[in-house]
Amino acid sequence: MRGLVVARSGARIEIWLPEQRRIALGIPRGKLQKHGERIYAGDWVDVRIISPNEVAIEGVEERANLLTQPPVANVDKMLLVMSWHEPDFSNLVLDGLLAQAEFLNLAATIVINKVDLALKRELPRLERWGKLYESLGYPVLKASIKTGDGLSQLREVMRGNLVVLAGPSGSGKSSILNALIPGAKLRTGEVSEKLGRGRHSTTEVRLLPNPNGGWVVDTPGFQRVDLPSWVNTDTLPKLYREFTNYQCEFNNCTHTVEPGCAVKEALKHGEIPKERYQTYLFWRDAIRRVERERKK
Ligand SMILES: Nc1nc2c(ncn2[C@@H]2O[C@H](COP(=O)(O)OP(=O)(O)OP(=O)(O)O)[C@@H](O)[C@H]2O)c(=O)[nH]1
Ligand SMILES: [Mg+2]
Ligand SMILES: [Zn+2]
Repeated sequence: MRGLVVARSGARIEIWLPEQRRIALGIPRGKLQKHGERIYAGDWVDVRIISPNEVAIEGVEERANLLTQPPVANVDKMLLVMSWHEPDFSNLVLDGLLAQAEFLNLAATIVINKVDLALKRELPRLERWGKLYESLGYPVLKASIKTGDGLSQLREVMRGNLVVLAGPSGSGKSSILNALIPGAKLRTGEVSEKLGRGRHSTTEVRLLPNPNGGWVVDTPGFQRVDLPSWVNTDTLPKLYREFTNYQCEFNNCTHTVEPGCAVKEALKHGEIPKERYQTYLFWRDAIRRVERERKK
């Protein structure tokens, strides 16, 4: 029988059995452990019933992908939740998250939350950011838990998929899920209250059933993006998807000082947004600093 790992917390594994429409505890067979096979939330497993509420896990199906922070397998879509204020929208942080989604080859939808906090004079800027990312092919939703804006579109985006919500601490990920998933009861809180506390103590990863079909995963927010710890300078240009449409004179062009750089040419003509090129340079510098540190 097939089962879906819906929760993983230390040694405890909960498995959804679609045929029986119930959850059982999963016990990995010895041979799995011997081969060092890891089991993650989102994994499809082959199970055999061994007691009324326990199943033995005989094998793990091949994964389509594996997100590492938090560990979730077979993700269909990332929702990158950024708030307009509290904390302020940062295209630098967003581009870091988009690079991560590209690296993992995951579809990403951008959610700009807390639009109720946008001042009237800020609306054109908000609009411009939305257009910019849509022009790169990323869907953008504007949302507010306070006014209910965008919630029905969010429902559509999530329907039938395994969706992971990621974004800075306080951007409203848990609030969005509480609004969309009856009974989710995720902890939400004031931004200021949370800053600086050791909040990553819980290691449980859980898929919440979406009443419209599919599953959702809330993730703890972060205070900063640590792109430099897992991307190297050669990979970075491939993670800015609009750059990959251009063929530079050198195959390994870094789009900085090389002659015949088609990316810089496109930048000059406004085909590539300067905002994106700026964050590219920022991340490139940050990565180079880490690489230099490592060589020492
Ligand atoms: N004004 C306004 N406040 C919101 C909105 N969405 C969430 N909030 C508030 O923002 C604060 C943080 O929301 P959370 O849902 O806890 O944010 P989170 O992204 O889950 O944060 P972490 O769990 O730390 O990553 C809470 O006080 C929410 O009430 C919104 O659309 N508008
Ligand atoms: Mg949260
Ligand atoms: Zn180039």
